[in-house]
Amino acid sequence: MKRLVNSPSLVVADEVNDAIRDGRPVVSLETTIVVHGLPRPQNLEVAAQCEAAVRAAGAVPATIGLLDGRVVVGLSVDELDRLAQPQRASAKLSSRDLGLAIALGRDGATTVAGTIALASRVGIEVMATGGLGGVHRDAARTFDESNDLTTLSRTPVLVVASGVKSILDVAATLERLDTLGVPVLGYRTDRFPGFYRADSGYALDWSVDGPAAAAAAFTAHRDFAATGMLLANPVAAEFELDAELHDAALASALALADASGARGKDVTPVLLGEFARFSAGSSVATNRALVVANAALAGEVAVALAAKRP
Ligand code: PSU
Ligand code: MN
Repeated sequence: MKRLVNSPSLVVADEVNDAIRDGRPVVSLETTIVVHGLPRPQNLEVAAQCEAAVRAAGAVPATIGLLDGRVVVGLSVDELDRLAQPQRASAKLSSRDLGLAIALGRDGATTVAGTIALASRVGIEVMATGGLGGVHRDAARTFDESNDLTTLSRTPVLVVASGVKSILDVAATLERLDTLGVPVLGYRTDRFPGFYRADSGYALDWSVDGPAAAAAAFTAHRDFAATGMLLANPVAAEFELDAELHDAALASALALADASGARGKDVTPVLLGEFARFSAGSSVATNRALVVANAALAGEVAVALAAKRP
């Protein structure tokens, strides 16, 4: 597929476009975490911190979203502010929603799935987020499994995340990643991270100890497979949510999600919102620390990938 640059349905910011064209490092960032995952006003602060972390690593940030039915790769501060205005009621866009939101002229924030689908279309190979979506705890009954998994299985992008959210069925998610052929690489750990906690309780088969090794692993993976890859970066110990508080908040969030009758794409925002309320903002501080750290690491890996390019 030819790389998309500019068209009536898509615009790539000049800085991002120049970097991609010249083979310089670029990191894509999602907007669902900003619009539906974190409370105001921290959400816009976190977005700015993520961009700054990518830049500090020597890469160009490309925050992705849809405004008035046009994909913007490299949203400006003003554009992101507009997208996050509550009165705009921006949609949550997974990969299947992109064409429809374009055709219908909608505003929308992209999930991991929506973001990597667009990133790979414009030639960006690295993405950072907080936690990848996965298999929900009641999936055997509801069939609720994030499209992040299937999209990652057919999109050759490296996603840096702190594992999957503890609101999910972690074991089932790891099994699905195996089935789908998506490798999971621990960053300086042999434990699968648990988002708010550094260790989900599950072991990993593979780990690396630096950005260059992570870049080498992704490069070698792509020689043999068309799937993406998950680089699992645990939250730093000083930002972990207290274990007891975590378990109590989780129980409350799961109960509320059940009682509220939330379905489909509303489930994850309801769970994250209750975590924030129950923990009086502690979960937001943890989420913030981990996503900014993931953006920084993604920048370092993107730099290492660019250095390997001929
Ligand atoms: N990471 C966070 N907060 C979030 C998300 C990730 O720290 O809100 C978002 C991502 O956009 C991810 C989405 O793709 O949650 C998963 O939603 P769902 O379970 O509906 O697929
Ligand atoms: Mn879902």
